[in-house]
Amino acid sequence: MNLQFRLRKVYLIFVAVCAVLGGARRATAQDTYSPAPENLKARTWFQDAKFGMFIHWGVYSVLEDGEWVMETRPISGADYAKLPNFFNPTKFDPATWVALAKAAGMKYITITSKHHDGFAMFGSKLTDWNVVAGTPYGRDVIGMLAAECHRQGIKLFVYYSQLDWHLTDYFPRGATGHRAGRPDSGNWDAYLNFMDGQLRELLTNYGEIGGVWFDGMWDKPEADWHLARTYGLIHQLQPAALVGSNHHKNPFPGEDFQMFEKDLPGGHTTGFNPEQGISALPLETCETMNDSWGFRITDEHYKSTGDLIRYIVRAAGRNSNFLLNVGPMPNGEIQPEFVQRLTEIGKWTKQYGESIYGTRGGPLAPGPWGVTTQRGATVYVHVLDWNQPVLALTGIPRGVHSAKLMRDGSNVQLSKVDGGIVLRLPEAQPDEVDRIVVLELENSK
Ligand code: FHN
Repeated sequence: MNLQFRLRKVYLIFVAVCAVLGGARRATAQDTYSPAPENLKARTWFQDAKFGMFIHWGVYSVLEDGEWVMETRPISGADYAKLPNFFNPTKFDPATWVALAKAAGMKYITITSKHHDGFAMFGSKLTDWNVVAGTPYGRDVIGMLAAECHRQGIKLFVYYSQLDWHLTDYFPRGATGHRAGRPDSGNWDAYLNFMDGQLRELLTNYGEIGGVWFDGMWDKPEADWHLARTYGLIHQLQPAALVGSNHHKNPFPGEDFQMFEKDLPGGHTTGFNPEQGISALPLETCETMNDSWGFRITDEHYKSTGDLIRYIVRAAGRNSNFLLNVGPMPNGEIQPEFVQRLTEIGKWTKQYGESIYGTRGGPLAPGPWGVTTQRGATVYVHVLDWNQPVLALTGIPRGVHSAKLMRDGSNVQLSKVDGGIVLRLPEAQPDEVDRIVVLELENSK
């Protein structure tokens, strides 16, 4: 055996031992996390809720070029530090935002409390790099929105970026943030303490928080993020708060829901991680209305209302929530193109929301024709892509005793065949985004 071969063998054994030990450590931590009863209840609520509003808003909005502008342009930390001086959203009215979300049929809001630029959109006592101390606006955006959410009875989740392009202590650096002009030294533990401190503020000062939506761990996937400590802190402060992380991996111990970005569960078009599987946790997929998360003035690549509704439906059919993004403008208003789409979605959810809210995906696997959702003995067949007059469905668990078209309650002709049913579909209406056939199943014996 030559030396190179022997070294390689030693290395592979080392990797294998690490993997076993790592796996064992994970398994132990997984075993020790048992979600509190209120957390389990919140998970059920979350799965029933189905539809939420994602909000990307920060000082980057001023430059009207998305939330990554510091990195993409690039802008040094010293120059970026001038940006908060221009953040004065005099038209920000949290009541209007919340009312818009509710009118669209959204049941919760997830807002960026801190994005990768590290700027806190809340009055953090741990740094002046925050909206209260650092902007002429001087008001606590998260606090204002939280108060309004509580008033209007909608849950508020906070997005928190673990990745930070501002703090020196975010060191060693990860894949991004190298052009901010920070010294090549820093104290990682101090950074993690700071992060936990800000999370403590968020979960202490703003009443009930639905959950924490982490992002950015992918920047340093190999680092020790002290997840058990951070997740434990959140659950200790608010046991019902749901923890999720957009690390593009399979869920880690202590997480309460699993998220997907710009892909339905099981889809891998974005290439974030082809190996990411679908866990048994509640699921959520997030998407933009054009191509941008943070406000980008030149982005006119809007999805149609119909496509957005079909996204909600396809997500629900895969047992997943849908979190639809808006990037408010620097003046605090949500742009008219988004308002229009949300209002139109609201008309649909008002009429057909019953086929989504409180349902679970299935019982049939999604097919080329569409998806199914179910609640008790009721199955909603969402015909999204089917030009044929008949649709054969196999695998319905019990006999079907009626089939009706949801839009007008008329009977849909149903034939029972060996192993399934055949529906004779009424023609789609020109503006119909989802032909829904409601099946009532026979009672289970
Ligand atoms: O880098 C972010 C991006 O700005 C945005 O916040 C999205 C939302 O899912 N997540 C990250 C990329 O994975």
